[in-house]
Amino acid sequence: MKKTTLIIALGILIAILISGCTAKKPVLYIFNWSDYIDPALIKEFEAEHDCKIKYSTFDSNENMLTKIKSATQSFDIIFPSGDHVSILRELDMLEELDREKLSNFDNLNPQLLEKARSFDPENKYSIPYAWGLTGLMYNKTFVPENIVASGGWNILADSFFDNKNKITMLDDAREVIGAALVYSGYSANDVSEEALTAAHEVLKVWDRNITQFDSDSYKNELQDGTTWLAQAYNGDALQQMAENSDLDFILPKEGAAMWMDNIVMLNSSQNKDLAYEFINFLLEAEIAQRNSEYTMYPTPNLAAMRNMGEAFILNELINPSEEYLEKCYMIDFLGDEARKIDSIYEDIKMN
Ligand code: N2P
Repeated sequence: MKKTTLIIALGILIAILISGCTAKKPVLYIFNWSDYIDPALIKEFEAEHDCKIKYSTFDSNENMLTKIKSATQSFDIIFPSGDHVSILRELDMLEELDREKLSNFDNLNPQLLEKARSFDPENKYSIPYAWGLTGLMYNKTFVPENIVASGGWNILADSFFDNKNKITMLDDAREVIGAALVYSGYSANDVSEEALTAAHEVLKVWDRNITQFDSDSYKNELQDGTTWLAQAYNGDALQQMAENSDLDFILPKEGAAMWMDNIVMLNSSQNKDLAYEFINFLLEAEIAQRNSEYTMYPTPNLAAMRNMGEAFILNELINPSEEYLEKCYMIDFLGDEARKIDSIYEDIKMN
């Protein structure tokens, strides 16, 4: 080879190498609840697929919806609760999932897929991700045992808290009204006038000592004493309790709201192949198990649950008895009827 040819060939080779190194990695945009995935899994997926995950979090379905409706940048995968799967579907924002591309779909628990059909009739648009219950979390340093001894939702009305400004509830109309409905002996989905009037009256009393409706900051505030008692998701509470033995959590004796959160792909996704890879990755039994042990929420992945350790399976706050679950109500899609719940929530927040 002539010297000039050799130099040109070398030049081309170097150019190829440089462009190869700097070539943009594919990016997957994910929008999930806070504290709802093991961060190590994100890293693992990025390494396995030579891609970048841009991961953002939300703390309520309402905020998620506002963001994805208004966002200039779109997300590939989001994690809405069941009622919001129906809402997103009605807005025609969801990709119909191709089962052929989800080889790990069969790991899912058929009973939970059946439950999911209440918001996604043919399990076509969503994959169950995690489920849980909402109860009360408190700091034992500030709240004496006798105050929580009743074990019911009405701890929120205990005069012990009067004028202390130490209680928070979730920033979620369905959760807040749902708790008052369940306490009053109704389903969390009951929108009859009788049920909603009863719940409204209960909430007016609880509201005397509620300082804020917030779904995230209670986790830190319960640790430093800014908040003493908070309506909380069970897994989030258990994550905090593992770090701080002053914290405790109860599932109220009257029952609780139950939810299932799901993986969906937006039909505007720019990277559907990678999105499928990510969903399939989360559906792997070993990955789902590690994720569930990290987040402390039970997984609808039956293959993963079968391998879960005893400490997880026997924990009644994660896996309550059938008897307790009978008193719990899955937050259902209510269509326009949900406005009745929203207006009570607004009234409570404003007054
Ligand atoms: C996770 C919140 C649980 C989701 N931090 C409630 N649907």
